[in-house]
Amino acid sequence: YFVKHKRNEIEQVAHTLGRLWHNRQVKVMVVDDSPSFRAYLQRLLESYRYRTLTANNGREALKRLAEHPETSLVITDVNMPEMNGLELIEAIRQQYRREDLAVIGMSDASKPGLSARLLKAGANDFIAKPFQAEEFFCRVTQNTNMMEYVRRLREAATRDVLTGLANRRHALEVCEKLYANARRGHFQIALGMIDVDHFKQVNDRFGHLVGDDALKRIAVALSQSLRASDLVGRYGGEEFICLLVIKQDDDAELVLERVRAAVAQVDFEDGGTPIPLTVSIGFATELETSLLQMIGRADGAVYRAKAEGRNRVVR
Ligand code: GH3
Ligand code: MG
Ligand code: MG
Ligand code: MG
Repeated sequence: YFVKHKRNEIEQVAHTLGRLWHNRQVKVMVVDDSPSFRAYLQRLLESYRYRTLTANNGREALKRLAEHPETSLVITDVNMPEMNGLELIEAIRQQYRREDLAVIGMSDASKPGLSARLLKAGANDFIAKPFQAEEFFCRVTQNTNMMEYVRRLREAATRDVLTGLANRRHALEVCEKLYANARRGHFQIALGMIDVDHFKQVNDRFGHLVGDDALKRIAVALSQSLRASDLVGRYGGEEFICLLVIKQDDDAELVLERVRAAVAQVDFEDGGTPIPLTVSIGFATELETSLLQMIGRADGAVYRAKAEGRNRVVR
């Protein structure tokens, strides 16, 4: 019994420490026109290791939010000069979704109906004044935990676990958007398909774990040799897709040639045996009739690159 009891206690402490550690990353804004109440909430939040910032009305809150886009929770009073809490919440919802920026409205226990108006305006939650510190923490923690949960789900839904690049679904979604913009003439794009050369041999000779490491190293080389505004994702096993926004047609080949060279320069080995890694890249700049057609065109070019000897870029 004692051992079990102690273990629970230790786990609880570890859990609390973990939560407090997590809180250090979370920024909370307190919006209230009363300086003393603002300071009180700020102290409460800081005792739970939240990072805080404050504003004394809705207008100032919007300004401070723009300066601190990493803010994840706003706790707002209702009655304030210049812009009240309800107006602030409505303005926030024009710009930020509930899962990106949570809002807790502080209603007044003596004003029935106010909490419903806060929720209708777009608040995630409300708390009636006066409240106890414990209830305040429960509301804050529930909301910040929910946001962390959504962030993890979103991460899991969009990233490839092995390489950390965009997964196939997310890559295709982003490509569709960029493709649509290119169609409207906003800019020109190039679509590249990247296939690792003789990858089966790497697995066969060194094993799958080494093969996995090779894919990770290639992914790093790909993302480092492309700009942040370009998309790169893992399309399938040892195939990657990239979509470049380009100024003129000639740029595509230059950029992809740089990508090819970056992979060829990766220093990869297993137990002292060097393992050369290269990729064949096929690309297309014509928009065709759909994104999938454009991908098909780039895929065709990959086959030609393979046939011509691999480790090259082909249109
Ligand atoms: P080519 O130059 O013609 O592309 O030859 P290749 O050997 O790369 O092509 P092939 O399509 O025959 O083989 C691809 C290999 O990639 C087979 C598969 O086992 C391996 N592969 C696919 N996904 C993964 C992965 O996630 N990890 C590892 N280690 N290997 C993978
Ligand atoms: Mg007030
Ligand atoms: Mg392949
Ligand atoms: Mg291959």
